[in-house]
Amino acid sequence: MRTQVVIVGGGPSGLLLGQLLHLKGIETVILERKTRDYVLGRIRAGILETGLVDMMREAGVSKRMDTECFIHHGTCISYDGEMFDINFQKLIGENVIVYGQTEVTRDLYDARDTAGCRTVFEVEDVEIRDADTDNPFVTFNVDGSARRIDCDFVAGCDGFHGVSRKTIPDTVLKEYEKVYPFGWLGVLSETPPVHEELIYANSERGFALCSMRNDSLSRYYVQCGLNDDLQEWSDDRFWDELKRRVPEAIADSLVTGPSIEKSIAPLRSFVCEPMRWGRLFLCGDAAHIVPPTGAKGLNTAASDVHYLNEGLVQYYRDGDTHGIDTYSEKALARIWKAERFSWATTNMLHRFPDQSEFDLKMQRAEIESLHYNETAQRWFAQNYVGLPY
Ligand code: FAS
Ligand code: PHB
Repeated sequence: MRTQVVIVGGGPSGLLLGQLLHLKGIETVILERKTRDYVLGRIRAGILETGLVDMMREAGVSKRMDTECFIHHGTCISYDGEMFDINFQKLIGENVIVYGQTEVTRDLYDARDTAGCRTVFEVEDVEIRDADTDNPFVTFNVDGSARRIDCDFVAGCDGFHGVSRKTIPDTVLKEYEKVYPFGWLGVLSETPPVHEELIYANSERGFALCSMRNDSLSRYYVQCGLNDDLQEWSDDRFWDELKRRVPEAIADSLVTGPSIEKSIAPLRSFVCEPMRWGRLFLCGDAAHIVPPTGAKGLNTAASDVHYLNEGLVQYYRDGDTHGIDTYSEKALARIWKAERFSWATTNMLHRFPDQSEFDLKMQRAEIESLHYNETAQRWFAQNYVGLPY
């Protein structure tokens, strides 16, 4: 079998790239390790930057998003019982939208079905071969039989635990990593959001986040121990803890209910360089991870897809390799700025086990600067809504 671009991974990165390439007449095959339902069952990001919203429209998959999403003009930060708003619209004339990653993925799968593009689910033992030659190919097993796809390029969109990054030789790849000494315990509940905007809370008991998916579906997080056992977190314990980390007025108006999803995610900052090796290009979580504090994970995957799509379209249209030759450099320039914002907001809002009294004073001074300094707020707003591609 042969195709133009093999995409390893059927998450948002792979699907968005596949859809954009299809619209330019470039053929792809997506290889996905799990079932479609499993992929759609993952509860992850909730905030879309303008850049990703524009790409969803460019990909022709924005109809449901434009109907169902929330437009958020700002976000709230609370500390020591106080709460203030950072108004993106007033500060920089921009917004973000709230639309779950699950819905983004669903819309992209539906579009791929309509386009009749090939996706192979439940693949095993994917191997990317000869990526450093002009004739790469991918081997894998499915339904008990061995398969091979020859191609022009491979897009590694298979997430942090995928095979693509591991295909790049250690002599070529450099990795940067910071693992945080805590995780996020997330709950999805069929309850109305507690506030019209998100609330990022710094409290002496740790970080909390009040988010949402729609008028009757809320998403909440509390910072938890790295080794916490999910079984030890009953719904009641979660709600009690959340109420103790947000301002009293918010706690009093919180509508609780049974969790329909509950999971603990570890937090890390991670980047690998380069994001290209021969005819293999890494995209999204396959190349970088951020702590979700800055809502950058899905959104940096989107900017990677933007650059890679541009480069591949240029190659197939004009035979010009400038776009693919500069992909890694361009993608990394934006990724590192998102990594910094995610690292900085994580340090500002979480409690660290080894924090000294001085560290706590620094943390409070940073939050107060953000509370009262318009320049600091503008810088936060520019990073949160997304730096230009
Ligand atoms: P993904 O990991 O989403 O997709 C990769 C796909 O490749 C998966 O479907 C996987 O099954 C498949 N795959 C893996 N190995 C394979 C192989 N060998 N062969 C074939 N297929 C393979 N971001 C935010 O902005 N906000 C959040 O709140 C947030 N919460 C998160 C919670 C968790 C638990 C995790 C893990 C991530 C979270 N993220 C969040 C980040 C997340 O949204 C990612 O940035 C986003 O899923 C990136 O999309 P992809 O790059 O497509 O990677
Ligand atoms: C979410 O709604 O899941 C969400 C929102 C903002 C974040 C992280 C997660 O920073």
